[in-house]
Amino acid sequence: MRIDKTLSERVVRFKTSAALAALLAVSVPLTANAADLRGWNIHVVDYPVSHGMEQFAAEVADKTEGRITSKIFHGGVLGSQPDAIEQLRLGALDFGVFSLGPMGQAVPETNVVSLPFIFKGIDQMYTLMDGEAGAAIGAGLEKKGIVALGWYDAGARSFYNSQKPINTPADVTGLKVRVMNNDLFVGMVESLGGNATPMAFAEVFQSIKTGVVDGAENNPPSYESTNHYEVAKYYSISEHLIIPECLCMSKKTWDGLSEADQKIVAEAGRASAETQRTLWKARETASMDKVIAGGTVVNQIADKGPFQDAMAAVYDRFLSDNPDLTDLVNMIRNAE
Ligand code: BDP
Repeated sequence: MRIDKTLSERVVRFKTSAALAALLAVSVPLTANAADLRGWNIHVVDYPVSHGMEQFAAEVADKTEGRITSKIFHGGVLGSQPDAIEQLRLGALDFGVFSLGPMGQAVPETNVVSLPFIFKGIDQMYTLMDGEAGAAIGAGLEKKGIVALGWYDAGARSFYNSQKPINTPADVTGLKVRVMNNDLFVGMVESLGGNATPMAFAEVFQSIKTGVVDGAENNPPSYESTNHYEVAKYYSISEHLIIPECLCMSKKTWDGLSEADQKIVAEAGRASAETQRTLWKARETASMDKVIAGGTVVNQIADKGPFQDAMAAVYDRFLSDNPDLTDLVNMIRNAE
């Protein structure tokens, strides 16, 4: 008898706790920390950046047991990158992956990585971004309302156009080249004798096709995923820019998270960057193969020296406009 009573008591207790747990599970999304975040992405769904972002969102949802979920809007449907940067700062967007290129207009520190030929290679870029340079740039972003959660790879950018292979700066003379929205890139193309047109990423294909511009510059995966290779078949490997990208969160969103959730978000950001960097390498090769099969004429610029020399004016102007960034520029330039 005694045993039975104890058993039935246990059953009642079990039922109560199961009912309580079910109730709690239902009410969890209604707690103070619940959030449905909006993520901005310029790239198509099947792209290393997009996969990195999806991993980030899934890990955050998983580790917060569904309290913090996200919807990522791929393909630039939430607007151009310069607009999205402003929305992120205002908190109208919660997170996104941004090239540090167009960030320069809002956050001066990010401009140091938009200086042509500043990094000696991708591995050096990783080391510096995961260390002192990344910390300094992250601090600059934070002052402007943006929290950097991870540095993504965007390889190296090279020139491509519909007219001819580029081998020397003289080949750029007179070419109409689309650049990202940043005065530094206008100066870069002008220093080579070309005509620079800042323009949104989404408009480039049509602009090359209709001859508004002759070409642009980008890494192989972007050249391929946007189909720019179909309208600009000469891809000349200049690798003049190595610009990292940032998985960034609005500081407004970040400040609204508990310390424990901030830790989860930061860890998921770092982990997603590791995945993205691995995916990036494979995609670079695959993209190159695809564009070559599609008719792209690739040439390696044998002597980049004259291109590098032409950038002296870009550096001089930048340093005279931003004297407080001299140490950061020199630190990167002089790094091994
Ligand atoms: C791609 C970047 C993207 C830029 C784009 C551009 O990943 O963030 O918007 O270049 O040229 O490589 O605008």
